[in-house]
Order: sequence, then C-alpha cells, then structure tokens
Amino acid sequence: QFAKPEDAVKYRQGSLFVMAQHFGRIGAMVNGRVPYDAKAAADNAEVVADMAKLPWTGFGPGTDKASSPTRAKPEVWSEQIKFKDHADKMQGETQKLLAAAKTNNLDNLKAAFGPTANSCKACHDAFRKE
Ligand code: ASC
Repeated sequence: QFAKPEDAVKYRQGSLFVMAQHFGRIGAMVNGRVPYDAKAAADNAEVVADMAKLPWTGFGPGTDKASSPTRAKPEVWSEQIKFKDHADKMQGETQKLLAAAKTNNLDNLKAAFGPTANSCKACHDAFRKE
C-alpha cells in the first residue's frame, strides 16, 4: 500500500489529524463552545467514523523503522494484539458516536462523546510517547 515507510507514517498521522479536527468540532458543541447543529454534528461524526478505519495499515510491518518523527511507542509492534484491541474499541465507539449524532439529540451526542474520547485517550496512554 505504501511506497515507503515514511508514507505510512504520513498516512496514519494524516488520518488521525483529520479525525481529531472533526472530533474537536463535535466536542465544541458538546461543551457548549459552539451552538449545537445536528446536521453538522452528524457530518462531523461521519468523517470521524470513516477516519477511524484508516490509520491502522499505517502501523504495518517495517513502519516502525521509518525515519519520520513519530510518537508511536515500540509497543505498537511488540504488543500487536493489545494495540488492535484499542483500535477496535475506538472504531466501535466512533460508530456509536455516529449513531448518536444521527438521532439529532444533543443529550445522546453528549453521552457518546465521553466514551469515544476515552477510547482515544486509552490508546494514547498505552501506545503514544508523552
Ligand atoms: C481529541 C483529540 C484526542 C482526543 C483525546 C481525548 O479531540 O485530538 O486525541 O480527543 O484528547 O482524551
């Protein structure tokens, strides 16, 4: 899929970056920093759920040897089952977030937001430096 390991790093960082931008827009509504807009929330949740599927191939064999800056810990490659558990959990939460967003109900969105954020954080705590 990738011509060189550095492309894989760019790909996984790019997809996670886009996901974070759109998740942040939902967070702004959940936290009352911007007005709730059901359509915008659902559109953002679609992007989050789509992006959530992408980063993982970018952590493939050999990509730990890329010369690009990365905060991925060696455990991503040495504890692959645990890493996949976190990745699967996060994808599941983003699907729940999308379903909640599509109900057009802010309380449902709020209820799904925390568990999704926690699934991001759990993986970062275990597999990301700093
Ligand atoms: C975000 C973002 C993350 C997660 C995490 C949740 O918006 O960029 O990495 O939420 O901070 O705790």
